Amino acid sequence: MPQIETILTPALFHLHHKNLDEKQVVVIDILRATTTMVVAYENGAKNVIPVESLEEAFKHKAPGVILAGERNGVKVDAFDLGNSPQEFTRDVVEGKTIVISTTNGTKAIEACAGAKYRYISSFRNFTAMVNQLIENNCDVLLFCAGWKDKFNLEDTIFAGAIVEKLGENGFEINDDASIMARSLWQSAKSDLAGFLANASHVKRFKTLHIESDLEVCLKFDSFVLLLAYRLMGL
Ligand code: 3SL
Repeated sequence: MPQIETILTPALFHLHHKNLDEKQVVVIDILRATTTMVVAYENGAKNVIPVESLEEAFKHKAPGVILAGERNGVKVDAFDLGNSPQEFTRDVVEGKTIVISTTNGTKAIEACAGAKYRYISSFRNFTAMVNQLIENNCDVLLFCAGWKDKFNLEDTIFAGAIVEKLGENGFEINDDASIMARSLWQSAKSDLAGFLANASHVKRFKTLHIESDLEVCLKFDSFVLLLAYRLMGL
């Protein structure tokens, strides 16, 4: 039976690097990078290219390419868009290529470039993600992007939602991090926003006056397409 493990922060990623090319990795940055990328696709973006550094993003600058991203939650000055999913409306992104660089999310995506399958996920494409993981039928790593190598609640809760579903479908839960993530999810799921009210990034949202992004990021299954970055596919 395939096994599931949860990486609670990027600082722990090196412990899971072995046999990465046999695993499917789901990168999770609920607030907000992976949610924003999902929203871009929901609204018709042709392609979303996550890159770790701002320098790398600038190299993609070309007519018709949208540069997007943030550092510490604040839009990068010279970029077209920040990292708020609400900026990625259909009239802005439809048919466009978006190159995005964020503080934690895109870094995590690059870190697991050697995976057999590499996915980004969010509450918005939850069921499509779970179905694909079941179909692939190989070991799963749930990679929480966290905040600057620190644990965060929102990514862990989402990992727990996936653990719950995969556990119900015969996947073996192989570590305490996954068990904890599932317990957190089960405590949180009836009132996600309430559970996250004191989370560090939600507090940061208040300071940055971006609280309205929270509802967008916690919306469940608004999008049926899976977003896959396969080994060869970026
Ligand atoms: O760190 C990231 O990748 C971002 O999602 C953080 S923020 O929500 O844009 O501050």
